[in-house]
Amino acid sequence: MGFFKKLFGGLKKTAVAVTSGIAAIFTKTFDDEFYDDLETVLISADLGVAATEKIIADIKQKVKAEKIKTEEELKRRLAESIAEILGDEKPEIVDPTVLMVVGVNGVGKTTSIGKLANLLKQDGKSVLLVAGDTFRAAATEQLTEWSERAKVRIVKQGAGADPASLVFDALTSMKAKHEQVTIIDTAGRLHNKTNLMAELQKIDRVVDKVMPEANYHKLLVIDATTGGNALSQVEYFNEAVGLDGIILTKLDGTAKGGIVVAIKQQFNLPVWYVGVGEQLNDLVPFDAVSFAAGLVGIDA
Ligand SMILES: Nc1nc2c(ncn2[C@@H]2O[C@H](COP(=O)(O)OP(=O)(O)O)[C@@H](O)[C@H]2O)c(=O)[nH]1
Ligand SMILES: [Mg+2]
Repeated sequence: MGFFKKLFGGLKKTAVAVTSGIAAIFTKTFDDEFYDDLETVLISADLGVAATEKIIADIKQKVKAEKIKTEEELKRRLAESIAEILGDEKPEIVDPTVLMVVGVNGVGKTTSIGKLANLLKQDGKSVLLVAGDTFRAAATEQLTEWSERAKVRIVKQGAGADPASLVFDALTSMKAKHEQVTIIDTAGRLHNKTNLMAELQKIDRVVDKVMPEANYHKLLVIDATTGGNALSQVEYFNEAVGLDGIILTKLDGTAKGGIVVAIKQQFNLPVWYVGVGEQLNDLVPFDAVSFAAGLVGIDA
């Protein structure tokens, strides 16, 4: 199955909510009541207040200028406005790349890393995984299983090992073996938040020191089913380590996939990849135009 089909499949619940919402409120009069209702539909899909207001202002202008009449035309214009907010920045994996993957417990970090390793491997990259969540023994086992599925190398140690020195060892061997991409898994929970952030910052310093030449990106994993709380996670991790992008997981399990629009509007952080299921192939590179089309239920 192609990426677009997978993305559309993952967006299904959100798309159904948005399109049935639009169908229910659509009138040809475009009065204040209609715009209020449209606002409710978009907010319900978690696009956030700021982005929703921008989209509504856009649509009002387009309705005036272009004499929009049909529901289909409205959806096309909506998709355009949403795609514009999302931007067209694409993840660029240029060798050598180091990705540090952060996020709270259970959002799908380890799973996404496994899927991403597979995706990059299929693109012909040599990939190395680092089991940096040493807080729980099970985390290392889980990443080891993914490394076997994706057929990539993994660097790991026992539970309780220092993640920063693990990263040091991993990057040293990555350089020696001329591997192209290293992906670092991290803990989502430690004894307290201050500890966790200090640990991530320590890993961060090691990457900068050992591989200043690397294309180093920090990706936050967000669970699409969490709703508005995701925004405070973005704020928190962004302050701690400075984020470059988002991996949005569990899109398949929610009608609130609009959260990525809210994140882009509020933090100007692009989505790099989207998780649409639990299997090895269920991660797709993000595409703003397809996502926006899928969200309002039209063909890209
Ligand atoms: N449906 C669905 N489940 C996912 C997705 N990504 C991760 N999961 C599930 O979320 C759970 C937590 O994932 P895990 O990778 O262990 O999260 P971590 O604690 O952040 O490392 C697991 O049961 C995964 O199978 C996704 O895109 N869709
Ligand atoms: Mg994990």
